[in-house]
Amino acid sequence: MQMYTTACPRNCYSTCSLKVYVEDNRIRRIEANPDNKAAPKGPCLRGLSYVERTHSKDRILYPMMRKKDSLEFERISWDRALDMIEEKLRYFKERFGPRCVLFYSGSGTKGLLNEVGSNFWRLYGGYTATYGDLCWPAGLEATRLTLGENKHNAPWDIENARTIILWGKNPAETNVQQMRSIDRAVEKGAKLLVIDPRRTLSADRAELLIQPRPGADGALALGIGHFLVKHNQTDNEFIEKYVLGFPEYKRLVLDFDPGKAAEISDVPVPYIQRLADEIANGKPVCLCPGFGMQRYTNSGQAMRAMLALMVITGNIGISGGGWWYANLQSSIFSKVGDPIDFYPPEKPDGVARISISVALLGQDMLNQKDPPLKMIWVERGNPVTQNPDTNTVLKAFRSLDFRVVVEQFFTDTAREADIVLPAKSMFEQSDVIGAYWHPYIQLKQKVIEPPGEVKPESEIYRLLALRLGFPGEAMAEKLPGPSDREIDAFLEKKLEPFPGLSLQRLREGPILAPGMEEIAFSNFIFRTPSGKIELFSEEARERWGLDPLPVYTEPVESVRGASPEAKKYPLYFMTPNTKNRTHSQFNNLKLIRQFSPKPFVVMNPEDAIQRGIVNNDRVRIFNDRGQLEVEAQIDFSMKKGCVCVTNGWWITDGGTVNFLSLGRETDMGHGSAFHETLVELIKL
Ligand SMILES: Nc1nc2c(c(=O)[nH]1)N[C@H]1C(S)=C(S)[C@@H](COP(=O)(O)OP(=O)(O)OC[C@H]3O[C@@H](n4cnc5c(=O)[nH]c(N)nc54)[C@H](O)[C@@H]3O)O[C@H]1N2
Ligand SMILES: Nc1nc2c(c(=O)[nH]1)N[C@H]1C(S)=C(S)[C@@H](COP(=O)(O)OP(=O)(O)OC[C@H]3O[C@@H](n4cnc5c(=O)[nH]c(N)nc54)[C@H](O)[C@@H]3O)O[C@H]1N2
Ligand SMILES: [Mo]
Repeated sequence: MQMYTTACPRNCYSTCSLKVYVEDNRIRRIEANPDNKAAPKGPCLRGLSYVERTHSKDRILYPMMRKKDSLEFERISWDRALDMIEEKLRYFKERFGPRCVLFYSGSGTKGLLNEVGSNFWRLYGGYTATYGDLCWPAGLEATRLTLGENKHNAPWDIENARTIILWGKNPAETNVQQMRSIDRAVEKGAKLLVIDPRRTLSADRAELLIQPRPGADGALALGIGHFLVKHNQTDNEFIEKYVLGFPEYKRLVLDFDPGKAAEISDVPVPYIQRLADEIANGKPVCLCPGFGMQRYTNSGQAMRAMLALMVITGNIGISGGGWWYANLQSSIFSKVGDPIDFYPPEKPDGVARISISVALLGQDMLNQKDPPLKMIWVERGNPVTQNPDTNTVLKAFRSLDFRVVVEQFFTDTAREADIVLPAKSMFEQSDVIGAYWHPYIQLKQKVIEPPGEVKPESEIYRLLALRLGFPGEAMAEKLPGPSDREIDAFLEKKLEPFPGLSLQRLREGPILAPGMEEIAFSNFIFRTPSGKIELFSEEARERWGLDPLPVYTEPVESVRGASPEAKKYPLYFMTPNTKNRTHSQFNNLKLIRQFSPKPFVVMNPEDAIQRGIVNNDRVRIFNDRGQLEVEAQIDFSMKKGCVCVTNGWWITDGGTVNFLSLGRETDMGHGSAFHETLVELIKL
């Protein structure tokens, strides 16, 4: 057996390094690669399941075409598939202009070669593109406005913390590698505090679990700020030197009565006081906010209010402390991950019309005029289950003339296609990847030849470009040729500006990103307009029309809010990520099915009794947008008034959670406010 080092390119904090063993063009075994100091014990069950996933009999290995007026697909040749796509592309461009084509890509795999997609569509003469993101932009923007950049200390530095706060983050499921270093910190005496409406697996070793009402973290943070300021538990020397807007912030929190904070957040005053004391007396404090909690219409401001707590106590730029949101120190190749990428184009770039918000995908697709959309090309994404408001997304898909989906499996999105093209797996083309938690650059190596007639996207685009007669010169630069040598040359060119990086070196294992800071902001340089940490941000007003201070506003869809849903639907519908899937991926595998065979809803006993529901009853969860029917699991871990189905179930498993969510943008960054979803639940 031959052993190779490679790395997992899924959208996941841990981005593990792997050793894979290959024999007869098959993945035989997968092991951890301890050279990655952040993830030395990887991989998780998902990583181990690649042995099955890569060679699964359910993988799509050939181009497939939907049979006329049928839900079934038949195998066709590459020539036939490309002929049909070429014909449509020529016709649509001539008849309606190139912008009637929407290019949609999700977060299925990381890598520098992903740019080939938009390169192709630019050379096509234009296209319609999306802006915003499903995942994390409100938090990225909140951090950028305050600190100037998105970075944090190296993952292993958490062991130096005295206090660790997991605020709406559940690393025991979504960042298992971090849980190991948190465990070590706890063994050394650090306190672990968790703030989450659910008692998650991450709360197992916590000293304190606070269960706020969803969407109310901003009020909780202002309440904590109130006590810190009132009791003079702030680091005044740090504030003097590095902070802009403290006097204004001080007025804001002193006016924010803790009783009001308690009433809004549903966290009693003594606990708010306790959190303030833990922060004041537990320095260095490491605050890890998750991505889940910033998917509300008020959460950019909530994140700013939370980050302010680390700022006023001088927990920035020190070992064992800080604001650990996203560590983009490995984003060295382009501005990928820079929040600027998420802005919509008041300034269109001339080629792409960037007019479709990812959060509003269905609505915006249906509303586009001049030209209306005729075609969609989807790759690396599963928008039918993963974007908000599935019913509208389905309607938008079905209103198009032609749909191409590049996929490994027959997902709910692939089922909507006219042509499905088979997608590569991570082992079938080399690429260079970064991460958003640890600061390593890694090579995801090609270790087997693609099975069946699978072709990587870069090769598919190249074949189409040749048919469409794109200019040779532009192609040479933008669309690499199909051979391994040409792919390597494309990647080497990207590595050129960095003397320490080469494919040769990366083949041996992960490399720390050039210039990476083990302790972020330890030079106290902040790339904000004022050069200081901005608690008062003019940019927040200018760019997003928000208050320059992190004020609290009630989310639009909330039981305390004014929206019509508030009256009809009393339960918060929570849809967090879960350990054995990456969103909608992996759950179709036998290995994973053993652990999670079917969707279920977790609810608090009081909510269950009120509705006459007992364990394992089948229930319907519904609102005006859609419904789901699943089994109930009754459990005190869930805050009263909240029910939870994990994200990522397929429609073919019984239904995606996004039947119930609405397309709505977050207050900043053009994120998706999925979690602002109210429902009712009845026994069937
Ligand atoms: N195994 C696994 N790992 C993953 C992923 C995966 O799908 N599976 N996905 C990756 C990706 S793309 C992402 S974005 C991350 C997400 O991982 P996390 O950052 O951990 O985010 P979520 O799982 O969405 O939510 C985390 C917690 O926030 C809580 N929460 C929800 N609303 C609120 C609120 O209003 N206030 C508070 N305080 N808490 C709230 C939820 O109950 C949940 O436990 O994980 C990455 N890692
Ligand atoms: N209600 C609710 N909705 C959510 C979330 C939530 O917490 N709650 N989480 C949100 C978050 S954090 C995120 S990041 C998004 C994720 O949204 P997506 O990125 O759309 O979700 P995935 O399920 O990961 O789908 C990726 C698809 O890419 C395919 N794929 C993998 N590798 C390749 C490849 O090399 N080429 C091609 N062509 N395809 C490939 C996989 O088979 C998979 O079907 O979902 C969001 N949706
Ligand atoms: Mo995400």
